Amino acid sequence: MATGQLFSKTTQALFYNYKQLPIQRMLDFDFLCGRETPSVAGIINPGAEGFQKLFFGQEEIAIPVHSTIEAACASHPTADVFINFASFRSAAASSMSALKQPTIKVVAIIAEGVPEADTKQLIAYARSNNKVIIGPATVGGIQAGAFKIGDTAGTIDNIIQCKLYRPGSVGFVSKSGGMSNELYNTIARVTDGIYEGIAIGGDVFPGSTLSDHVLRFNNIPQVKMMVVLGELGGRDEYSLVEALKQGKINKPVVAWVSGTCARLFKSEVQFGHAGAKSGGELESAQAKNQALREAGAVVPTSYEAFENVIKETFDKLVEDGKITPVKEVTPPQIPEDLSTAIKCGKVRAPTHIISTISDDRGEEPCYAGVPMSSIVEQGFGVGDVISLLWFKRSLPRYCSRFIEICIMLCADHGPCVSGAHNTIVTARAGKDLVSSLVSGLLTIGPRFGGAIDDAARYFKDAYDRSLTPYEFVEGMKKKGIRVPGIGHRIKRGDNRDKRVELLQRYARENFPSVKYMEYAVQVETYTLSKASNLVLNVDGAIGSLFLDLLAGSGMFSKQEIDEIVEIGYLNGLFVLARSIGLIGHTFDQKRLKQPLYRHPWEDVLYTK
Ligand code: Q5B
Repeated sequence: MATGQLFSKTTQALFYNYKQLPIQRMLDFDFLCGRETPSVAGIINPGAEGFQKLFFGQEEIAIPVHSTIEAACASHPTADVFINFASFRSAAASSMSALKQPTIKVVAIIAEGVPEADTKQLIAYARSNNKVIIGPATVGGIQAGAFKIGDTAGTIDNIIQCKLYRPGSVGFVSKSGGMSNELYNTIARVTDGIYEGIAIGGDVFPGSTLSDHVLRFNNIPQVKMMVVLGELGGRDEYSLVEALKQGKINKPVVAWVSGTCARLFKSEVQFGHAGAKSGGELESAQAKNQALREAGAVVPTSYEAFENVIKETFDKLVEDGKITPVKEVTPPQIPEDLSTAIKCGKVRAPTHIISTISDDRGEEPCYAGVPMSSIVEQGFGVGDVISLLWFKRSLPRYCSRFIEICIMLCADHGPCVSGAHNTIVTARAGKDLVSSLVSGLLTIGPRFGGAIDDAARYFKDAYDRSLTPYEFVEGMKKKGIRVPGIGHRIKRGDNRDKRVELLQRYARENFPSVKYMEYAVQVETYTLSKASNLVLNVDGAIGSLFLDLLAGSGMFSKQEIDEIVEIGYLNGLFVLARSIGLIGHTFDQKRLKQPLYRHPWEDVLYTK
């Protein structure tokens, strides 16, 4: 591997599998470093395409999302790093696809648990094609002030504390991602900071090794010294020992192999990483520390002394004039996310929506304060749910039962009524359920099904003003308004609407008062004397009876009743009910495989 820099301030990556937080952290790091272009050029989210909105400093940017690695590489030919956040199940296959792309030079594999046989294949392919793998089982790496992989170095606060927003003089490589955070901090305290840091990952077969990166750092002029944190298990550190012995490294190397405590255990110990296993003597931390020391690395006597030897090595380089410590710069401030600031009580923001009928934030959703479990346990019906969501209160059972009867009776009225006809025509035109349903629903209005609210308004006004049916109907006639709730296309005085009779019977038996309905019946008696089709229809029956429900239940103030009538709640009953039938008609047509509807010529009067 060797050669030099993997990253620069213009390096761009493709990010595999959409993960909002690590991508946003990369972009925040970019902003902190004063990068002009975002370090994530594109996201690959298998099966999805489009754009993902993220912040680049204060601005929102749209990062393209591609469904395949090939498409992403073709769209972003200058992006040469592939950051793979696939699970251990698919990491190997996607990493191999990425390695095969001519534009990709570095592949970082984050997943833990990638099968070793797969990793070996990836390594073999990468080596023979001059590509670099970082990981698997890694947090990634960072070039201070230039480019960062995923979650490397943690939060922005930590990155600022570790001065990773600008380059220092130390090349750092470790096996552990977690410990690399610790060392970024240590190195920032006792030197002028990190130039580049890599966590190679804790697997038995890392894609690139400690010595691969140390040799590479040796070729980077800005790196003046190297810090290495190995761990017990495996033999990786010995290739570094060999390189030191062969004089391939001419910059100071400060190293520590952790896991010296393994000897305190009586049996073999497996630490956090797959590769961190106390095997034979040669793989022990003690043996590796000794070998590194003998090969010329600066190795402390304990981890506690690590910081001190890093400091001494750095100070010596400064003293010898080999390092001119970098000038401190103040990084720009990253705007805080609104959600975080609100959580900490730092800012307040006005809400854009106010809602009073339901709440889904708790353990279980509530309708008007009633938890769903109570709704089920107490045997609520759909009428009770409507009471809660429309009227924001539990109505007496006779009221919610009335609502349910309205819904059952208005659910359908055959295929010939306006709504069903439209739905049938739409379904036969091959449209989907929702389109077929809404085309039927859209016919509901002042003539068809949507006269309940107006019926309630006019009957209430007339009754409350003590108008006689004659005065009311003739008054409406003078104004040129048809009495809502009166009249039907097929029902007549001698062929009454059964639904109206059923509603009236229920109300007479259950409501404390049916004064509005009786008034509507008197109006009907008058209109029937004018024409036999001017019956009290289902809209008129529901409109007048709902006035009785509101006034007689004792659950609503006068003001609330006026508001319900004024806003117009009651057409909702017909809309809700008829949706049941319209959905049925849609399924019926689909089931019957009915062809496109065309109205017959002979049923149209063609005239000039
Ligand atoms: N005339 C319903 O009319 C209909 C009059 C009236 C005074 C009236 C009509 C009307 C008010 C709206 C209403 C709900 C359009 C109906 C429903 C659901 C449904 C449907 C289903 C289901 C029917 C003949 C003569 C004319 C008119 C006069 C009519 N209505 N006068 N007040 N209300 N009603 N809608 O039969 O002198 O000859 O000019 O608008 O309540 O939609 O099953 O089909 O469940 O699906 O077409 O039940 O009544 O009568 O227009 O030929 O009029 O009667 O002025 O007088 P028709 P038209 P004139 S329930």
